[in-house]
Amino acid sequence: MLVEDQHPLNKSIMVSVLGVPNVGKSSLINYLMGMNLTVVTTKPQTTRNKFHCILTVDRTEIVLVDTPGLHTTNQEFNKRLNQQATEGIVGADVNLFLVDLKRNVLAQLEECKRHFEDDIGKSWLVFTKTDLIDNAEELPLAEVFELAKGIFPSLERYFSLSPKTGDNVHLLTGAICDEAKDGPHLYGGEVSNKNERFFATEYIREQTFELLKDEIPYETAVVIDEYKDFREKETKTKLASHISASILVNRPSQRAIVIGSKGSMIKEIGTRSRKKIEAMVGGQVHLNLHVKVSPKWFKNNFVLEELGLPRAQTSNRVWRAK
Ligand SMILES: Nc1nc2c(ncn2[C@@H]2O[C@H](COP(=O)(O)OP(=O)(O)O)[C@@H](O)[C@H]2O)c(=O)[nH]1
Ligand SMILES: [Mg+2]
Repeated sequence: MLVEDQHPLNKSIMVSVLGVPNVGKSSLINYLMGMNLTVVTTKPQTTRNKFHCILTVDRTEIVLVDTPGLHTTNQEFNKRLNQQATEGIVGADVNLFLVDLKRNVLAQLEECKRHFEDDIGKSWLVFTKTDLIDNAEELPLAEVFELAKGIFPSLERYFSLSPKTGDNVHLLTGAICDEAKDGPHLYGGEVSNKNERFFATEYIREQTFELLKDEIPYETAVVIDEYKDFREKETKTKLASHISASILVNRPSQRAIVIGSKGSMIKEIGTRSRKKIEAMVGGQVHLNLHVKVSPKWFKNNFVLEELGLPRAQTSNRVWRAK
């Protein structure tokens, strides 16, 4: 939509969603979006790329930036995840720092603090998972908030809510809308700046996190080999898309586990992720999955680039001219 064609009272705001792993960043975004767009699992560090999710409330466009959890690490792969997270504040009008009430709140903020310069701009503190606390309203949150300001002086206010049940989320939405400035919408009704191809890999990866144990999901990545979209084309079949994707694993023994006995595991991963992809594209999907051994893919610059994780400022590895 052309800027001059937009309603003169349009407003917009960009909000980054930050925090250590597993505090409910992706859950909050899904709750606000009213759909399971970004992947949520019980395991920490499921989100690997930052991306925009777009929600429109009346005339206000809210761009939410989902980010990987911030954590201390020396590994190249994790450094790139942290870079994705810290870049989430670039251009954001408000940064939300989510902290899980079931864990040490100040320790979580200290962990976040390591990754940012002092002046990070307007920031709000969001206490999450209130549903897991009896009498959450009796917690001395105002006092904790004062201590939190000692860590991030730019914190302006706080909220306490449950991304899972939605309790009090409306207070946050209201505050975000109040903060929005007059200006054109950037995305005309789109739900994300990432395409369906990206979400297809996310939904396959989500099932590896759901179904596989121990270190395996963390040592797994998904790349698309072929993505054909038939929806705009005249075809005789009802098929909406044909997708071939590879699940990369680190070691041959993991390949056997991902395939499962007589292919049962890969079949289950395929069936479950296909259903989610079908719901997204609104039609039948043909999904072909392969499992490939790619030793140490998480140290391989080419694979990391393919996964949308460019070099971080702190990267140990550099591209060398031949
Ligand atoms: N009980 C409860 N669980 C939550 C809440 N928010 C998130 N979770 C769970 O915490 C886990 C991590 O959530 P996720 O959104 O993936 O966290 P992220 O790593 O910060 O993006 C998942 O199992 C969620 O279902 C909440 O408000 N209440
Ligand atoms: Mg997440």
